[in-house]
Amino acid sequence: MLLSSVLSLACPTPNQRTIELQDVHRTITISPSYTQGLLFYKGKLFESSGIYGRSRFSRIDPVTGSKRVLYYLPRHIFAEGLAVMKDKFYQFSWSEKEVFIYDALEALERNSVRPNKDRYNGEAWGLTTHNDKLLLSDGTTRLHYLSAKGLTITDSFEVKDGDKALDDLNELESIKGNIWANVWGSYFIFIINPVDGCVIEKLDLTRLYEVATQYASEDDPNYDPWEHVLNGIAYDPLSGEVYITGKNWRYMFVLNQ
Ligand SMILES: [Ca+2]
Repeated sequence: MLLSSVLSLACPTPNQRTIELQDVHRTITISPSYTQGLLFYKGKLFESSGIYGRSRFSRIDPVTGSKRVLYYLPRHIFAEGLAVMKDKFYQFSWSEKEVFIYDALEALERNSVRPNKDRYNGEAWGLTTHNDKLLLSDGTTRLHYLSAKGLTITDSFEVKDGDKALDDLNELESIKGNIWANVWGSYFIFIINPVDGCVIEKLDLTRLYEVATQYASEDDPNYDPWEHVLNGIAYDPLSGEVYITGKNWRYMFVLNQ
């Protein structure tokens, strides 16, 4: 019994794949922002971007890359993950415990929106919707399902890359039954089976990072690599396309799945 419990904790070594520029079938030029959450909804992209005093909720045209800020969050808010559930957008904040909720159809059609507010009693990083539930990362090795009412944790699971727990899970996206995750400071996307928490595949996106951030010089005394990390995944279920970007990246890349 004990042996089987121990064995069940280890996951098989995941496959690894390098994404090259030829795997990108479209590149979209965007005005850089501190991307914290990205998703696709009814033909448009929506973005949560962070930093105190600069946090925003924006709509992006996936054809032209033009970005429209729909709401400027209060200066004391550091915005984090974004998800859509039952025609409402949920935008969480890092440690301020405030959650901003927008009507999704208004966000599609109008050029500015006003949120309702709720609370989440914990730290928040990335967010997605999986099986009609909000799924949250908080910078640990675990992902948490939240109740729609009250935004409390109803279930959690640990994510494992082979035999080790995977820390610093960040922006998320539910794609065809699996969870795609950015990990803070890593240029891999980790594809996770949410049933057992095992990483089943790792995508190396280093080449895309190099192209998207080549305007930022490492010789610049103000250059901070942590401000340019991979952190944006959005899936369009109609086209099967996956949109990839990062903090302060100049481009968004579209991959076929
Ligand atoms: Ca996402």
